[in-house]
Amino acid sequence: EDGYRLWLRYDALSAQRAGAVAQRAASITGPDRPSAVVASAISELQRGLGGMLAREIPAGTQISAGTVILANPSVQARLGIDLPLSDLGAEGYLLRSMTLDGKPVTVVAANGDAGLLYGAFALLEHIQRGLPIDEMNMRSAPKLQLRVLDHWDNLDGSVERGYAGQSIWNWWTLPEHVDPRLVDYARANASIGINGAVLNNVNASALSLTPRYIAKAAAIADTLRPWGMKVYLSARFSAPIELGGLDTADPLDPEVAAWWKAKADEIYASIPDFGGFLVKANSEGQPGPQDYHRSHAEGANMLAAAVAPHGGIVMWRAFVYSAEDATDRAKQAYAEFKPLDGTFADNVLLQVKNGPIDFQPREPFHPLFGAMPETPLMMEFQITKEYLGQATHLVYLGPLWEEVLEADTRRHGEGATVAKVIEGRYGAHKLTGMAGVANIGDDRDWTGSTFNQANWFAFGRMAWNPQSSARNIAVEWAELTFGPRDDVTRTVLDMMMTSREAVVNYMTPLGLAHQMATGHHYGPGPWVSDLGRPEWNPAYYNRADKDGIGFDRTASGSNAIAQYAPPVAKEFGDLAAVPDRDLLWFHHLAWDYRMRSGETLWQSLLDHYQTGVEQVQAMERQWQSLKGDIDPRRFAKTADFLRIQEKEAKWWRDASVLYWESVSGKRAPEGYPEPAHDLDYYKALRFPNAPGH
Ligand code: BDP
Repeated sequence: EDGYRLWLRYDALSAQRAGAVAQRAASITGPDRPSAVVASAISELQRGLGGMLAREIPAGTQISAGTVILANPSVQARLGIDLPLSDLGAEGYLLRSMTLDGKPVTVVAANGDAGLLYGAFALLEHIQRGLPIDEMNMRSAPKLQLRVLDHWDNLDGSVERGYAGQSIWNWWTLPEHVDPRLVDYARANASIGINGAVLNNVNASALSLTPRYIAKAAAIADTLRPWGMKVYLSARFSAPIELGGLDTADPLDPEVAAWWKAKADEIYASIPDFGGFLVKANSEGQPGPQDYHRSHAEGANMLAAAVAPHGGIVMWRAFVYSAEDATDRAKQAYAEFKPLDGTFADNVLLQVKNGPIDFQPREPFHPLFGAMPETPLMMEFQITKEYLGQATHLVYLGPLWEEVLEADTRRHGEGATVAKVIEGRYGAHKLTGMAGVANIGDDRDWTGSTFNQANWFAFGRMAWNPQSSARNIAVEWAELTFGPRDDVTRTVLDMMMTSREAVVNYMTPLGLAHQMATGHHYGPGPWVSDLGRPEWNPAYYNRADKDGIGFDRTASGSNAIAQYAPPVAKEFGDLAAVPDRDLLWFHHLAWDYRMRSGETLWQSLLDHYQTGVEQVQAMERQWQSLKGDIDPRRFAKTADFLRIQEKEAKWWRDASVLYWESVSGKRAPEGYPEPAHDLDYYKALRFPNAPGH
């Protein structure tokens, strides 16, 4: 067991359970002429049931006791069954145990082929988890249309912010050779409802739009299509200059628009169901419409017009911060995009990161959610743990995402959560979606660690239903990944559900953010203040000096709180109401400020760092208690990584506390863990070969 199989393990069941399952699921039938997607459903059922029942699973036209029937509307008509599918859309499914002509069967019913595929996976999951199979009656349909992984993969095989090896796209040998691994990638995505992949980094190279690379992308598209997935490309805005020989990329220039239109036509000629473009423009040095004094909407709409005739879309990122205005980076995306509400073409979505800064261990929700009712906002989460301990730290991201999705924007009355905003409940627009920056590489276990697989899994689940429970997802994942054993699941669940708070505690407690060291974002660097732009520096975010710590975003400071709906702004701005977890995000406070608990802020900070370390130590003990219950290879790797995490949690605590002591003149009380080194030691650490940057 090396982790390659992810949550699709299909190990043989006990004889008793296999006997029971075989009564309901031992052969397969479906539409007369199965499409490629239905053929995938059948092959996955054969693989999964075959593994679990340890026998060949026939697929044909016969219905006998124990047949799984993949029933689209015409199969249903043929068999005279009439299950209610009207609210399932094209991708939803229904699982039902039935008796047909006296034979017990299992029906997977859907309107469309993708629904049959997702239903087949749901059935396999159900069986793997040891759940009763005799009286199945489940239905599920995705709440978001675009459920997309963003790969920050470069054409040279490296992955920006990737901590699981090199890119899985074998660009060099494509299109002639498609790595069989890509089929397993597609299967894994289909199993959790992911239906799209952006193949290349948002910091895009124009090369990906050349004929040579379009052919490679087409080969990938051909491989993913039978699993219900579309491909998308990140588009470099200046490509008309770099590839087309034009002297401008001005979106209002007719030649530029014509170049993109021809480029889109060329792509669609090779990839008829090409999804569209993702664009990072005028952000961190990327070219964009503002280079020509045009707005983001003018840029997005020009590209949207190029793909619209083919049914394509544009995902335009809101991750911008301008060189001129560095007063508060947290305000910039809202300032830039809010005025553009209602000006985007119908086939554009604005892709907004979960928080106003950048994928931190904790941020309040992005103020754009709920503030642009005329524009479809697509959530962007980061699955790869750039700022959360990268490959090694065990951090389950479900609770982070859930916290954001549950946040009440208060924009359309009470209960207008971020989840409902991205579900499109408050606007007339039609597109909905969620993107996750992938954590996938060519490591044997795909994501660099077993527990990182849980984040890929959870992303799929949250994209399917943004109101899912992080805890339930963790249970599902743990049962599939380690086998359905209550004792193991309980322990693993406990570890997962504390892990996110642990990382916040030892890295950036009480609303601190962006304290990671330069460039690689690996390890603490709260002292760093010499980088080219103010908002690249941790010191810019912590604002720590002898009087206090924290970023004043109230009316007396940057007034970023004014970007939220009034009741939310009031809560964040009021010291009596703001949650402790966001305290220093919104307020600059004296070290001796009294917390609601009665402790001083200083003492509370110290406690949080130490609690984080203790939480990691507890996870280590919990994991050790599973020795013998988990296969040796996955057990050992996780145990090793937890040791790294413990060491690094202490490093975070010690370096941070020493630095705060040096600016505040305060001292940690007697009995607080002694740092292993002095501050200069931590400041001098360098990691020139850290992965992923
Ligand atoms: C930051 C990453 C950088 C990305 C950027 C983005 O450090 O590598 O290019 O986000 O989202 O977090 O564009």
